[in-house]
Amino acid sequence: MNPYLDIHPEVAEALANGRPVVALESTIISHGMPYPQNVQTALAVEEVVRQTGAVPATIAILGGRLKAGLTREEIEYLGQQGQQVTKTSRRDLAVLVAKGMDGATTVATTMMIAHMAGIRVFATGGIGGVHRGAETTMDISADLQELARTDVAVVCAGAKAILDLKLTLEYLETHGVPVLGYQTQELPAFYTRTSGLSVDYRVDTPEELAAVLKVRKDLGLAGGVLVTNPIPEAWSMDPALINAAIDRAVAEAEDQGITGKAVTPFLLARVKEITGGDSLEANIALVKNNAALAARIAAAL
Ligand code: PSU
Ligand code: MN
Repeated sequence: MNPYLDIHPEVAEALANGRPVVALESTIISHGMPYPQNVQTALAVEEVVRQTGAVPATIAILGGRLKAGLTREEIEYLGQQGQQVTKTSRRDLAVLVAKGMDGATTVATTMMIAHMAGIRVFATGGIGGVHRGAETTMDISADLQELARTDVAVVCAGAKAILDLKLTLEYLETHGVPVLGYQTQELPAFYTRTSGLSVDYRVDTPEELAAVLKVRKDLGLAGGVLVTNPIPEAWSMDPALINAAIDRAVAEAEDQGITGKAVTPFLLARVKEITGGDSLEANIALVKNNAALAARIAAAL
């Protein structure tokens, strides 16, 4: 038993009975979207997981407890707190627990806690990656190292072009993380279905993905798998428009000397402001789409 971990009873029961469970992150709630859309989205995404026949486990740290599965009230609390909650990556986790603090979990820490709880599939929007200019800033998200070491499948809509997508793929290759395109050979770029870059393999069904995860588990391979699921056609944005907004946000971050863990939340917020409501709508649609696919993969396992 892990003395630091609280598994929500519904999640514990599903895991004990071999029923599908999907992990969901909480930094997307606190730092990824504004209130109240963040809370509405988090609850709607849980509902999508349920409707697809799996149990959702939104992950966070509350009062120093690692939580796998939150109540409605806890999700509401994180959403209201917003950026006041500590954005928690691998380096922060033990400190927050020891201090009895609250923490919103990134992709990295959501993977860690999901793994501790025995959850094998996790859905989010976009992952962190290698930032543009990383050859001088060395800004590479801890999400990528976590994918290299922790055995959880992460379903995302690719990565935002706030990152250097080409370097992100290189990094994942070096660290042995397979990037699997769901029904596509092209790496999706979050708001758009295209990036001009190729994923490692195309997979067409949840069963195919489950088969890959089974072999990795049977062989005891360390590390996760990245499943990239393109944004639904109806929601995909004009690449010229979104890329102009991203270029502007990246330039502003540099001018203002934004560094460290503040970079990603700054860029996410600026892109949203520059594009108006459209990018938020697209964001919500793609997270739901990923949650449904993750639930189907969990069921296929
Ligand atoms: N990218 C997005 N939306 C997000 C994030 C990234 O499109 O909400 C969040 C995730 O929680 C991710 C984190 O794990 O930002 C990465 O932060 P950093 O780049 O500081 O590692
Ligand atoms: Mn960073």
